[in-house]
Amino acid sequence: RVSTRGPQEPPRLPALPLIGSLLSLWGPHPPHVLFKGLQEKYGQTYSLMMGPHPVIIVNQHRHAKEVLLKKGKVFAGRPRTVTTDVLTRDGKDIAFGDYSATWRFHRKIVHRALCMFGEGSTSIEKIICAEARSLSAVLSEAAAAGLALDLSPELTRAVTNVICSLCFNSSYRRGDPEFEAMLRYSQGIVDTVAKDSLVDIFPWLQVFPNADLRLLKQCVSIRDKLLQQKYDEHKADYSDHVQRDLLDALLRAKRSAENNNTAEVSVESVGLSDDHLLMTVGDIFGAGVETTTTVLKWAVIYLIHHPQVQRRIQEELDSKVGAGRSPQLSDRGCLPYLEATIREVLRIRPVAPLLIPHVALSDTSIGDFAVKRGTRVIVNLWSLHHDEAEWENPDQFDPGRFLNSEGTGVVIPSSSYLPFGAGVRVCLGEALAKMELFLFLSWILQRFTLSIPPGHTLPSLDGKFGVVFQPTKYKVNAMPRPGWERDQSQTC
Ligand code: HEM
Ligand code: PLO
Repeated sequence: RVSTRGPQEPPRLPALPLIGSLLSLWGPHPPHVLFKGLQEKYGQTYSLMMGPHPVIIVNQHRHAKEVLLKKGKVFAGRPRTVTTDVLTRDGKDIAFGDYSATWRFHRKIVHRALCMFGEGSTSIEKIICAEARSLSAVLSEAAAAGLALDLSPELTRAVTNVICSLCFNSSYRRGDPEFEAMLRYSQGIVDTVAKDSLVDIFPWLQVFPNADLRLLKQCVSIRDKLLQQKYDEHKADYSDHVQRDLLDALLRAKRSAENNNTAEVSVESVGLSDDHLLMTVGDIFGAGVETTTTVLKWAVIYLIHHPQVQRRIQEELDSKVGAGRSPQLSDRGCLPYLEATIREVLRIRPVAPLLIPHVALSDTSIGDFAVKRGTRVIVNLWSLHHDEAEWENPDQFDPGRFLNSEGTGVVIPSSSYLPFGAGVRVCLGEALAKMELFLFLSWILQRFTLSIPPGHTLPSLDGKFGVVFQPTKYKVNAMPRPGWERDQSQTC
């Protein structure tokens, strides 16, 4: 029989009134693993109710690319949620803000400012290398004292200082109380924000645990004071003639809009209010810190689990860079095994396994399925990166899968690989993150061999699901490599 009903909606999980499909989602697995598993029963693309909201889960790369690239603009919306509204003053930022002219304008300013930092005397490369040098010095100190180290605060400080230079033209010293406060509030935000878009969406009941919401509000208020202080300082010594950082770039756009201010076009209406500027810079700062640090922590865990991978990277560094100088960005092309390892870490432990939820801005379709305007769409990157049809032994860590057959260059062996998303909402920091990952890892591995301290067990590969997928705490020994026993970072 020929159907006259037009495109069908995707298969739907059973849903009860009010609580939606929540009951089928209860269990020991994090959402990305659960959503991958549900494919067996419902197919690769299915829908479910989260509280009152219909949500489509996409688990395969063709549908993912249709959502992100082919129909990127149609699916460029973001849902409003209680927690992201607290973080972003009702969506006045880039990542959680809905698609709008203001959003497009802010993305453009940030994109331009980040591109501009590629050049000039304070180029990103110089900033990152300065941080890599001071990170190496801390590892040397710990090694000399025979101490096992929790690398997390050290990696975070290095990465924070890079983004701090770009956003605010400032940096933190070790033990700086403002930095310690930042570590605490940022973890508090990561632990609580955006959870409500996944598990319990009952804004009218506020079922989202109140303790979490309280913690989030506290952390956001500390963050906002810090952002406000940087903003006030920048405003006080702003000049049209010098652009020191991203905040200056945003202020310049605001000044220029103010000068052209007419009755119809106000600074508010083009989205250059103080709130918008603060939220945009808060996004870049937050994303700049939490994502890259998380990848570095996963990379170290996998290197400890796979000492042969670590050794091969070091051999590559020894033969292509040597011990007489430090690695630089121009070495990237001749260190394919390190590049392949970074790609494999981003595959096996994606920072954002469900991206950020997208929303259909009009009635549309995914494949043969009809999608109604307002439907939330979750692209399950975890499924894409662990698809057995696309990757051999997807749960196995194997950088070799990203090498060409001669081992002389890197490849992307499957289209089912999107660590930074794609299209209209693609990550704004992809280029910056890749530079940081390459430079920090190459500097560390040139100088040190990482291993578990005696008596410790191997760090867990499980991770904790959240707005970023973070590993749990662990300690490492950083043993200086021959020739790097004393801190030679000053000489290179
Ligand atoms: C968005 C990955 C580093 C800024 C995203 C998204 C992913 C992602 C998957 C969501 C795309 C979507 O929703 O479709 C990563 C990874 C990183 C990283 C794997 C590190 C290895 C950074 C850095 C910055 C940054 C360093 C800041 C400079 C952003 C922003 C968005 C975003 C602003 C929101 C874009 C939008 O909604 O329009 N990133 N990111 N990211 N990222 Fe990154
Ligand atoms: C991280 C904690 C900060 O205090 C606030 C913040 C801002 C932007 C968020 C980021 C957090 C987590 C990672 C996010 C980023 C925007 C884009 C990025 C969600 C919550 C990713 C990976 O999509």
